[in-house]
Amino acid sequence: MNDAVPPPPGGPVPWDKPFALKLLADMVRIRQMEERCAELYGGQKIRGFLHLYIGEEAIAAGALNALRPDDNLVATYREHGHALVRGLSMRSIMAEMYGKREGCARGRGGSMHLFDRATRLYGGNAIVGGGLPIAVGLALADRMLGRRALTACFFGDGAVAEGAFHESMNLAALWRLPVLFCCENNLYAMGTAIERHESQPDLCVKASSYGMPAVRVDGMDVVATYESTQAAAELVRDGGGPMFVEYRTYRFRAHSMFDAELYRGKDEIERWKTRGPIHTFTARLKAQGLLLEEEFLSIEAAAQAEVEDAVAFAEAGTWEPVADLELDLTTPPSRPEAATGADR
Ligand SMILES: Cc1ncc(C[n+]2csc(CCOP(=O)(O)OP(=O)(O)O)c2C)c(N)n1
Ligand SMILES: [Mg+2]
Repeated sequence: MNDAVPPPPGGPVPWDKPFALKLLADMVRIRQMEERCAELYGGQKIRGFLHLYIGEEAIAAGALNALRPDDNLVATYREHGHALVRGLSMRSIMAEMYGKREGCARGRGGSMHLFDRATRLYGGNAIVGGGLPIAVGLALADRMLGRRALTACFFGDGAVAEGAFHESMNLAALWRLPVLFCCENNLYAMGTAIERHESQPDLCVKASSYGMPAVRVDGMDVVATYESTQAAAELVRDGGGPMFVEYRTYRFRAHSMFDAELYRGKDEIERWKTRGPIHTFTARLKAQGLLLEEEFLSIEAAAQAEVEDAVAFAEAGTWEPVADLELDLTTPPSRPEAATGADR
C-alpha cells in the first residue's frame, strides 16, 4: 500500500529549447516503443519475459543524458529505455526483442539482456541485484587502467534486499570506486510493497550506512533526474568515491506480462498517473512557451515512424540457424551418445 502520492512535478525548466525537446522526445520514444512491444507480445511476436518501463521514463531520459559516452552502464531486465537513450538503435533493440540475429545481442538475449559493447551498455540482467557486482568490477577495472569514467548501475528497490547489494556497496565505498548507484525505487518488487521487504524502507539511510553520500530525487521529474544525476556524476568522476541516488518512481503497468496486480488498487495507479513524466513535463514546457502543440505532435509522429521502422526491421530479420546453437559455448556440451561405459 502506497497511499502518499506527492503533487505532480512542476516549476520552471532551466534548459534551452533544443535540449528540453530532446529529453521530451527521448521519453516519448521509450513510451511508444514499449506500447508497441506490449501489442507485439499479445500477438506472440515477442515471447518470453517482458517488463515495461512505462511511467518510469524520466529516469532513463534524465539520468542517461547526464552521463558521458565514456561512462559504463549496467542495467536490469527493465532496461529497454536505458538502451534506447544510451544510443542503441530502436531497430537493434526491437530485433533483439524478437530474438532475431540482427538484434544487439544477436537474438540470444531478448528483452532482459540488451547488451552493446560499443555504447558501453554492459547488459540488462535477469538476476535481481546481479548488475551490482559487475558494476563494481567495471569501476575497479577503470581505476586500474587509469580511465576517468564512472559506472552507472541501475537497479530496483528489490535489489536492496539482496546480498549482492551489500557486498557491492561495501567494496565500492571501501575502495572509493567510481560507481554511481542508481536505485529506481518504484515502491514494489513484483507484488511486494517496499514496507514488506525492507527493514529500513528509507533506502538513503541504508546507503549512507556504507559511508557514501545518498540523495533522493523525484524520479518522475525529468528536470530533477537530469540535474541531480549530473551533479552526482561530477562528484564520482572527480574521485569522490561512489554515490547513491534513489529515484522515487512508479510503474503504471504490471510487473511483467504475467501479473494480475492483486497487490495494489486501480485508484493508487490512477493517483500516480497524475505525476506522469511525459504529460507533466509537456505542460511545463507549454506554460513556459518552450513547446507548441504542433511541435509535440511532430515529436510523437517521429517516434511513431521510428517504431514502425524498427518493427519492419525486426520482422525482416533472420533466425539463427540451429547449426550455430553451440557458438560461444566455453565448455563443449556433453553428448550422451558419445559417453563411454566408464563415464556412465
Ligand atoms: C536473485 C533473484 N531473485 C528473484 C528473482 C525473481 N524476480 C524477478 S523481478 C523481481 C522483483 C524485483 O523488483 P525490483 O528490484 O524492485 O525491480 P522492479 O521490477 O520493480 O523494476 C523478482 C523478485 C530474480 N529474478 N532474481
Ligand atoms: Mg521495484
